[in-house]
Amino acid sequence: MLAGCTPWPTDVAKRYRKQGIWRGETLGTVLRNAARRHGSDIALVHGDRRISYAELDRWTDRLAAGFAAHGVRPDDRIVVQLPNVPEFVAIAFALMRVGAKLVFSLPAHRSTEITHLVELSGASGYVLPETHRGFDHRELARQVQAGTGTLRTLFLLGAKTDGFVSVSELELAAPDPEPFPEPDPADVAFFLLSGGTTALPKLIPRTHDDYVYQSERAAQVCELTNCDTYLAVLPVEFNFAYGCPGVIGTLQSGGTVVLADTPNPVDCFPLIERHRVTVTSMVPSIMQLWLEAAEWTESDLSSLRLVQVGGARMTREFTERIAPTLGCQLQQVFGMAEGLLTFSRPDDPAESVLTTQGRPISDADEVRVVDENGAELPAGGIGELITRGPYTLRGYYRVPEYNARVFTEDGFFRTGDLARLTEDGDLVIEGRIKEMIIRGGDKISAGEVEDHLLALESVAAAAVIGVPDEFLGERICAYLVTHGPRLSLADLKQAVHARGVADYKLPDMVRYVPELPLTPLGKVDKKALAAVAASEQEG
Ligand code: OOB
Repeated sequence: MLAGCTPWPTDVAKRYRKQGIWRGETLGTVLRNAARRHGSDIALVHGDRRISYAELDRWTDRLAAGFAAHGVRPDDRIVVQLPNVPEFVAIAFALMRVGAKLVFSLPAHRSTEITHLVELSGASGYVLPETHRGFDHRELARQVQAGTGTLRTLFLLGAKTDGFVSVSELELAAPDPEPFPEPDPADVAFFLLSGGTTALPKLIPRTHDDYVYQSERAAQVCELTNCDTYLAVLPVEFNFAYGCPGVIGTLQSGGTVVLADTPNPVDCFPLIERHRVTVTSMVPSIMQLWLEAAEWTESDLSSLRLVQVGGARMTREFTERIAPTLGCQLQQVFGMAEGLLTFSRPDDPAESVLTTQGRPISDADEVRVVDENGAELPAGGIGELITRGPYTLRGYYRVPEYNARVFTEDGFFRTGDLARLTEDGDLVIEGRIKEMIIRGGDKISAGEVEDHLLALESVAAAAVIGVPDEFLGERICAYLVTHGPRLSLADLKQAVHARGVADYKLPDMVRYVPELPLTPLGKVDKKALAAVAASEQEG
């Protein structure tokens, strides 16, 4: 395994192999095999483009040869920041075939985040679009390249431009390439980003073995077949849309992936009708938009059979509306880029589908709810969820001290989520221990936003909390102590934006206070702040 990553203990790995959980197959082979079985069937749809399995497979080979011709080597880290376009899928498979390790970044990421990802991973390449939603990524790439030491090549999805290798040039490098030697299935295929409980995202190594298994199991639980069409509503670099079962699980099943440009129902509903979409997945804030739009839409949504909703908490009043409004089944999903997935099952009792996040997708997942001392709680007890299993990481990349804190000695990952298990073994997420805000499904680390605020000249102290919001789930509220003038909310947002931060992390509200409340241990008392915010909302 790539240096800096933590492998599973040898005996555990051996057991997973013996049990056939890890099959020793790479993601590149998954596509190869799917192309053998479903060659002329449609793998990907975007706008008017329809790409068959055989085309996708050949395209991937050409791109892989192009990347290699431009110096990409096995083990190189390559940051990939692309919107939901077929190139994303082909480029990701191509880099995996070369044996390079992708670092998935989000389209919304700006200089601070990309610089961090490049520095943390030591990336030698960065794949980017020309512009996306009005933002010029070329400028961002030049800036990051100048400010970091390792970025050799910038790969541009777009026209030939000085300083960039255009992706279309790559395809010409070797029109009929030889296949590459297979990467080791036990090695890292790509890095996902942590939801951000600490200042900036951590890198989560996902191996071929673990991800092939995860997406296949997820597809099995969703009963995906080659008759299914999956609509990728969320950004595909998000684990949920990539492999839960998402893009990878659909391709494993021989189905069709339709890529949506935005999660907006105005864009998505016509796609559902046109392509007879059967399955999709999204976060609750998007589902809320869909539920409202479904009341008046003229699109025919009757092909939908299953919607997966997860990523943030939902009330029962909310989950109740989903199936009747959309005319399909609801599946609740608890998931994390780190691994563990729990799904409600199609034949679960209605009540548990409405009120729980279901059960782990694999019998080999070990899930425990523990108290502050690490003692396991009986069913019904609320404590921290800890887990280990065949697709849950054993360590983040290159952060040994942090790993020592978030993993137990026997390899359980401390999720930072508060949960309980029902008598039937269903998981219910009750809250969070970690300081993370979930705003419309985007995960924001309170600490990261605080750091940006503290960097502003007039800010002496800053505390950021999530406050409940009917529409987004949570909004970002900043409590600030200042010396000198107080910035208006608009100016504050502008000042943080100017630091090169993704816009979804900007504060939605600001409150100026003479001092921050402290706990007896001298830490900022966020519970007290949350209480202040709650009383304000009531008033
Ligand atoms: C998904 O992944 P991440 O890595 O962006 O965020 C993980 C965190 C969890 O630790 C938990 O705090 C929260 O998101 N979460 C939920 C939840 N599902 C995730 N909180 C309450 N209820 C749920 N159902 O968010 C993700 C990855 C794969 C599939 C689905 C979601």
